[in-house]
Amino acid sequence: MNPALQRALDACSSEQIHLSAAIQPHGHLISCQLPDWTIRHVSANVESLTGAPPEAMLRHSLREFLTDDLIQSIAETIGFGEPGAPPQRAAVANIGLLAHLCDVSVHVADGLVHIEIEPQPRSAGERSPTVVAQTMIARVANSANIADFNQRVAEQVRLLTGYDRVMVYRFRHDDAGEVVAESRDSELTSYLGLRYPASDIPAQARALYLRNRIRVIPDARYTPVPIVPDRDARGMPLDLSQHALRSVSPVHLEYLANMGVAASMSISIIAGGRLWGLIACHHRVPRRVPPGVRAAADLFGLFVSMRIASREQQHAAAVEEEARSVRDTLALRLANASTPRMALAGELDLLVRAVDCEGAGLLQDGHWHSAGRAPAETSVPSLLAWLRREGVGTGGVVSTERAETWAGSLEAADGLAGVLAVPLDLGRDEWLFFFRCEQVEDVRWAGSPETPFVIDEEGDKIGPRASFAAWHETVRGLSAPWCDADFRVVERLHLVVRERYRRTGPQVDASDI
Ligand code: BLA
Repeated sequence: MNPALQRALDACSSEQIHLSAAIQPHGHLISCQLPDWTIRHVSANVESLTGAPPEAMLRHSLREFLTDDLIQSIAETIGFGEPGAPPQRAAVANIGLLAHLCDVSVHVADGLVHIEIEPQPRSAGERSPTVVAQTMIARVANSANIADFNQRVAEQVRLLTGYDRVMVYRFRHDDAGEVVAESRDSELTSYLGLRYPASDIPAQARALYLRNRIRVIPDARYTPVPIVPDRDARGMPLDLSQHALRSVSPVHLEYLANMGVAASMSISIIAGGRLWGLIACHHRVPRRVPPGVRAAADLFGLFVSMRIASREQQHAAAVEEEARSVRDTLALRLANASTPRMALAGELDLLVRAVDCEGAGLLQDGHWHSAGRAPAETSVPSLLAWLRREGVGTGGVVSTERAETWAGSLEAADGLAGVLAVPLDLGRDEWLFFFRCEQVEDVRWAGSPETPFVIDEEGDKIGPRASFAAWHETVRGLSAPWCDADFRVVERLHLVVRERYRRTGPQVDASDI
């Protein structure tokens, strides 16, 4: 990548989005210290809530501004939460000067109790978030497959929230992402199937969204409200990681404006400790979503996460089961062979079953054996040259997804692309190979991936791209990437084979591994 782009990307992912020192204007923040509820920080707009300007509140007790009942509910709510956990709804109450009811959410972080108060957009008729989430779960629970599930998820969230467009956005192995399901107003053009570069949602944002499950921007053209004072006693801005009202990155607000989006919400989908994706919602005009609806969306998001995680676990368990059965069979057959080393060539078909691949090859005593889709013997010198370039010698598995890496050209790879090479005897150049076919991919990017953002002339201010027009790219010469599960399967097979491959030495049982 060119150095200016790389610098811009680094700048993008180093913005400290949790230290924005401001909130969005649709609510108010009061941060207090226990045991006396001494007010340490407020948002600059607090006067419209309590009638007192920030200076008149700071260092005073919260008891002077909120009723005892409300403080009691806040105290009880903190009792349920762990420090650093997301805000919980404490109460719905009339507060101070405001004529309408307010939603009060509370969490504890960095030794302070953070109270976020949002005047409710609607006052009556709200259904319990748990009941709403239950209904939504019932409507997606019996989906036929993952595509159907994702589609129903998008539809249910749109029904709940009324956004113009709701998408299920899935991250790929390279942190780019794709819209895998969408429910939208019929006037909008579809984003289904579009791919977005990793830099659209930089690493620190992805890390934050693992901890903070739901984010709402009711009006993307808002003016941030500063927090007073902007630093704490240690001279640090407040950590707003879990604040529902956190003022978000200005680059992202520009991005939304460029997309024609005036309001948004996103919910994290987390599977196996990894940010699997987001449920992303857009609206063309500003839109408030009441905290009760957000609570239902959050619960539903937790269900979606758990369902996706359990599907992934089931898949991993099935792969592991197949691999284990192949290992057991292989161990038995090699143990019964008069020369296990020589018997391996006859077991390549079995090995192909254990690994997610299209073919296997074995280079042994200078001879090439293969099963399934594998290159011809004439490719062996270029395979070995690739392994030398990789600097083998540690005895570990070597892999690539890219045909040109080992074959020199697409033509020479003859429809194959991915290779995973397992050293059997480095001294004698003996290797076991697994091959994957090329997957020709027709990628539709939302805007050109070569200019994922714009940089000003000095190269120090970076902004989102202005055009999201679909940009086609045909990706050639790549297989599906080898993932951690593939490496685990192959490394365990390697252990079984390696022990029997040695001419002498102890034998291990597959069941020991
Ligand atoms: C955040 N970018 C985001 C978020 C989304 C996207 C969903 C999370 C916002 C939230 O949860 O509120 C991007 N939105 C998308 C994508 C789709 C969508 C891909 O609807 C697809 C349909 N963004 C840039 C560039 C930078 C950048 C160049 O384009 C960096 C210079 C930054 N994006 C950026 C930052 C955030 C972000 C910093 C975090 C915003 C925050 O939470 O403060």
